[in-house]
Amino acid sequence: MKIQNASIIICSPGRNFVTLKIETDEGIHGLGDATLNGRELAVASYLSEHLIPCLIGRDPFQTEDIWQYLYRGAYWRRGPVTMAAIGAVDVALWDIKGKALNTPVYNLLGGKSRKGVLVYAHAHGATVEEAVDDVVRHIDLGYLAVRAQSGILGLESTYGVPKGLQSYEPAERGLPSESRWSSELYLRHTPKLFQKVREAVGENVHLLHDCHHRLTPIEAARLGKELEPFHLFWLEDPVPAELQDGFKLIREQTTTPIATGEVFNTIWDAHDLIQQQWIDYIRMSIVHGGGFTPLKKIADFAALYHVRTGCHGATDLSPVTMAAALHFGIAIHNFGIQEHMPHSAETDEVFRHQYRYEAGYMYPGNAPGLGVDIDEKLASKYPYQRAYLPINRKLDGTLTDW
Ligand code: KDG
Ligand code: MG
Repeated sequence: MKIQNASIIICSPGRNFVTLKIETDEGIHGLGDATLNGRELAVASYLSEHLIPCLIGRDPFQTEDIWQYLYRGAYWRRGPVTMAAIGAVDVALWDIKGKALNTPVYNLLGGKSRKGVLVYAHAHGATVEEAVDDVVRHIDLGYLAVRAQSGILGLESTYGVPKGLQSYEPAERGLPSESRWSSELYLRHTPKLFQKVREAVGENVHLLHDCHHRLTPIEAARLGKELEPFHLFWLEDPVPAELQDGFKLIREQTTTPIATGEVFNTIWDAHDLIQQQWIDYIRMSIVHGGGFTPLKKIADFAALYHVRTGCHGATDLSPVTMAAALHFGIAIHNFGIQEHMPHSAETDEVFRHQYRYEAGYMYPGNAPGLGVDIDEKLASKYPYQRAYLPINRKLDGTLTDW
């Protein structure tokens, strides 16, 4: 079998997605997600200008060699644009491999290690009371794990909380909006939020929280300590993670489990975090981490250090990545949890998929390959629209991490 053609489909059914479709001379095609929120066209151009020409004529079964060819062969390695493009190619090739062998991708990754993939939902509210109600609503929907975020008194908006009544979607059309931030207000507020949530839901549900890279290590250590009585499943992205040993200080001060990695692209972003056991969950996504080929190796490396996976699964990762994460999560031994932020109805119509949610778990389905396809005609009705994530400033105007 040979790769005969590869094309890129850019569409915006509610939000932007970049999808790679690789076709073979045997009539089998595979899909890969190449979406990088706010930088979509850079990945599309990396694929069309630099990767696709090198793929034509190759054997799609050679996933390891093709991955090395694209990663090492470029000389210029790593970075989100490069790795999302390589990730899209790798995932599309595994999809083709599964279809050609008439088996779901999870069987190529080791087979099923569990009955389903434990997922966590997103709950939020403008106030603590609204956030508590939303956690309870998700538990009523059967979720066994819920992430809680709430608005903070004194701040107009914050990460994870929608501005109006629509579902939460951080990327906004047009140029980047600006939000204001105060770590002081956040640190005072968040333990009170979890006190109320725990009081309302009891101990039998997993609670999670995303700091979204906004604290310093000593601030994060304080938050981790103050959240200990509420037994979080994890505290996510407490600090910006360029400095891996920033996590050492947090780890030495608190038993609240730590998750990070949604913005990582290779093992070299997480090597020390894992080997030093400074984190409990590694959150790299299949797409931004460069595909199944490296993610499987990273998971196996993490397993040696008691680190489990918790792949990023926000709505800016397309249903192709969601399917990939579910095949991966059901197969690998050191799976921890999977993020589940449901896509809009328009997105689900464009990307028809076999995966489904039931009673706190998701299931990848048994279709050969990934079990996702794209309706290209429908996709063409939703043209790309420039959109950006917000930027964030402290109350005095200093630019800070969003
Ligand atoms: O594109 C950015 C989002 O994917 C990110 O803000 C979502 O932090 C996130 C999460 O945990 O889902
Ligand atoms: Mg996050």
